[in-house]
Amino acid sequence: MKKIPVGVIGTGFIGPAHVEALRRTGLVDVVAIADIDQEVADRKAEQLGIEKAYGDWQKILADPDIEAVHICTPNNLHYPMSKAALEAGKHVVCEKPLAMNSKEAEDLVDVASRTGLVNAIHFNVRYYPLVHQARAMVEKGDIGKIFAIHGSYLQDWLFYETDYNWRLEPEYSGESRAVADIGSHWLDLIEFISGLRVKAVCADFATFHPIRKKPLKPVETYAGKMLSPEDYQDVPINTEDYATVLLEFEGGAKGVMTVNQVAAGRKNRIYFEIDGSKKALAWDSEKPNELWIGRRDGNNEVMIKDPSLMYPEAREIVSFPGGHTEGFPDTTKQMFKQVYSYIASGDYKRGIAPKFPTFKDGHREIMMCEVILKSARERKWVEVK
Ligand code: SOE
Repeated sequence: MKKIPVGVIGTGFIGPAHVEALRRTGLVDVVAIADIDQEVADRKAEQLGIEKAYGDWQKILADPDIEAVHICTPNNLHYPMSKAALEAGKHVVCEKPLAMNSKEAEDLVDVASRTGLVNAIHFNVRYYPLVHQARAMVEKGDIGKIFAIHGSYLQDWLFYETDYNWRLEPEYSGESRAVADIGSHWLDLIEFISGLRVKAVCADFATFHPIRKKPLKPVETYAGKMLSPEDYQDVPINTEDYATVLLEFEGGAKGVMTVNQVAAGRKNRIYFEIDGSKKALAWDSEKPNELWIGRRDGNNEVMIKDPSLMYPEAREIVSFPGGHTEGFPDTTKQMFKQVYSYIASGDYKRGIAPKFPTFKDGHREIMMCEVILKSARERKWVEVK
């Protein structure tokens, strides 16, 4: 089978993660990588064994060999790049958040639908095997009616006032930080598993470091922890380190999400509990191969990821037998396998709905972030349209 030629724009933390996952699908050839700096593009292309290195992202779009483009840049570029790539006739996989605001995101949904090209948003957390298992359990009625959903997404890579990254600057990142960056994953995950939609929110934000010390040289996401920069400049911070959001779901279920990017010791931990009328479920991304099942009568269980014990809908995204741990890099691989099988099969031309998250999901998350921001600013409950 002919492999699909792909180009990746962006060489920071997530671009190379896309490259590695793409290769593990066996369905594509990563033929080009782009960065705004030609030297960086050359270095990364050499490190990753990629044939073409472009110092200008437009060259990826002009390259007739390339059929699909991955956008792994700071958030402010997601919209113009996705739009230009679709208009150049390329399928697009974009990092989240899809755009800087819901107007841009809505436009992307329209352009994608007009061009008929495949579009995906990298909500990889859905692709942990036991997340799919939890969804199948909810769908089959194993846990009963959902009463409440609560949990958190905690990180510590911005813990110190000296931790710095483009995500702290609204012109690159957008008006919301913790909610847009990690809350969007949590909300997408919860709606995916529960099948319930958030109806209204009431949010409370905090910025624990209102002034941060910006290093006088660029620092990649997560890489700041390994540096001890001599020279800093004080900069005011206008986006949230922390948020607590009360949630009301359609059908009456209640919920609460906490996100915090200054939570010492929590490296990158998504956690949820779903309390149902028959059972409860709990899962922690730092122990992704264990799903806790809570019961009132009888013993609680911990289900270990093992395809032979899982529902077929979840087994489909498992590559290794029980006892062989699957984690973060595998989620991206599983999502990309779905995206590129969908492209290769031509299903998108036949109007068959994709299983993976698309720009419509990206648009929904941005809309929710905007509602959460409004609620925090006005200190009141706000309905999600
Ligand atoms: C940075 O906070 C970040 O890289 C997010 O942008 C990702 O989506 C998440 O995977 C981990 O943390």
